[in-house]
Amino acid sequence: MTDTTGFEAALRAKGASYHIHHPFNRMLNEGRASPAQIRGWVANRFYYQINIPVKDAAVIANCEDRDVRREWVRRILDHDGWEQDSGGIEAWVRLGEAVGLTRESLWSLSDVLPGVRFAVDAYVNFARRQPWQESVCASLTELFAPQIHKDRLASWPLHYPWIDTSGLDYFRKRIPLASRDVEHGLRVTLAYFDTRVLQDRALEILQFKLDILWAMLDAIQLRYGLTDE
Ligand code: AHQ
Repeated sequence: MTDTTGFEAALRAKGASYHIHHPFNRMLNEGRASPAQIRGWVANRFYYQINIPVKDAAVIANCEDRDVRREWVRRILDHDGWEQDSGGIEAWVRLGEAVGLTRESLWSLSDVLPGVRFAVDAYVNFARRQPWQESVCASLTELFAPQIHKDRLASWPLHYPWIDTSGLDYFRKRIPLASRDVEHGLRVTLAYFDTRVLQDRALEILQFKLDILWAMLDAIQLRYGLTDE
């Protein structure tokens, strides 16, 4: 049994390569993005958002542990909606409309770039193919997500007054949900990856998912450009 504290610290240290540090994300949150760059980001990230519940359903399909499934199923409902809650995908459509896109153009996926599609599909296929515990570990990039949502909520209304702030509801709702998901994901990951070999594998998995998020922004930056500091 190797040291859990050291393992958790190593997972958290991976935050150094989180896409919060990507030049395109820094441009977005520092107020340097044009409406076209923001629309391109929203339209491409929509493909990621609609695939999260597909990914999570793959995790559940692979998972024989009822207790884990009972918690994990909430993630699907968070995005697809449940009873009165229209869910995160609908909130992202409203973000799209707030930045000047249409519901139809978002769902047409016509703006989704090859590099974004390949990165997102790699994540969904990883969840279909790998043991469910590995997918739980991959979701831990959300360790770093509350900060990126807080950055957007703090900076976008200031820098992009043309975006109706109700369009930012997705980010507002995601902060407590990400924290809830990470509490569960970290608990499962720290318990399952309990040897040095397994912990090295967990760090490799987390880097794979960090690279997925980074590669998405690389493709978006190549297509929509980068407005310098
Ligand atoms: O909105 C995001 C979300 O619902 C999820 C689920 C989670 C996963 O299962 O991999 N990851 C994730 C992320 C969301 N938003 C991203 C952002 O930058 O807005 C961050 C992303 C993540 O950190 O993995």
